[in-house]
Amino acid sequence: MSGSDTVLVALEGGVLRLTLNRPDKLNSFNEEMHHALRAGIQRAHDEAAVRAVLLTGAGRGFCAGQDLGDRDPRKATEAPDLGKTLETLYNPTLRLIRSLEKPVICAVNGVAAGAGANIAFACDIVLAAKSARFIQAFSKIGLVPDAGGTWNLTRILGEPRAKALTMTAEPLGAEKAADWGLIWKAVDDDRLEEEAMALATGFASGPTKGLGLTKRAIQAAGTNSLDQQLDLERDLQREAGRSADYAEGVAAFLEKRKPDFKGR
Ligand code: LHQ
Repeated sequence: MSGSDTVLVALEGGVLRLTLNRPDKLNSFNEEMHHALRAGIQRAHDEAAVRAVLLTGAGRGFCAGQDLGDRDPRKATEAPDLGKTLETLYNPTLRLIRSLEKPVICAVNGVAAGAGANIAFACDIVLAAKSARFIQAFSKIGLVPDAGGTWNLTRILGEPRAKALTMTAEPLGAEKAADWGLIWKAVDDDRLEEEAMALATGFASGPTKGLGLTKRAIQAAGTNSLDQQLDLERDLQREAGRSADYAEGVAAFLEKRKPDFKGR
């Protein structure tokens, strides 16, 4: 769905800024916001003018996961099918973020809970305000972590920390999340927007073709053998070496000037 105000969309200097915008509900997901976010990421796939994406939240939170009031079990006549919610609403968006061959920066401006935390972890580079915290809130309501959380947390942290975080739902502060390698950086609250935008803008004028291929290679490494990965690096480097950005990057270096990358 386009034109929804549940996600504010702005294209600035090649950066598609997507702001989750249900601040009175800490930007928790209702169906409309799911569709609006997906449309935003799809636009990044479709438009060459989009060279990087910045995902953030309006107000004091980043995202509190699913809107728990949206389908109140007390008012339902039968048990819900949450698997269907994942299959039709969350998982397509997660897959679109991972398959987008452009950098996706996430600026976590406040609390990120449940699927909200795990959507952040699915982005390529995560900056968080020092006051932000990440909560695997699922266990508090009898659910299983979703939105790729069990995959990301286990790969990044290992089983002991992944199990403890998900089973206790203990909040994890931004600085500890950075120390643990779950996010890139914790920054002073009043610097978050500027730092995230500077990073995204830098990428948007960078060799985004090569950055996209880099993303593909890093993501493949988790399941590839070394032999497979060496082959993949060979193939992707062949492709990168044929790009206009590579020619421009080398020419600019030799001519001692700033490169003018086009993302091709
Ligand atoms: C909310 C929410 C929220 C509605 C804050 N919904 N209103 C689930 C089910 C289905 C399919 C698949 O996937 C999932 C995935 C999930 O994401 S499950 C996990 C869902 N999320 C949670 O369990 C987190 C619930 N929220 C909280 O625990 C707290 O709000 C946190 C710790 C995030 C923030 O606490 P506070 O800073 O103290 O804020 P607050 O609780 O006062 O919230 C502010 C407002 O936002 C409040 O509304 P009100 O009208 O009272 O001001 C909350 O009701 C509302 N809100 N989260 N998920």
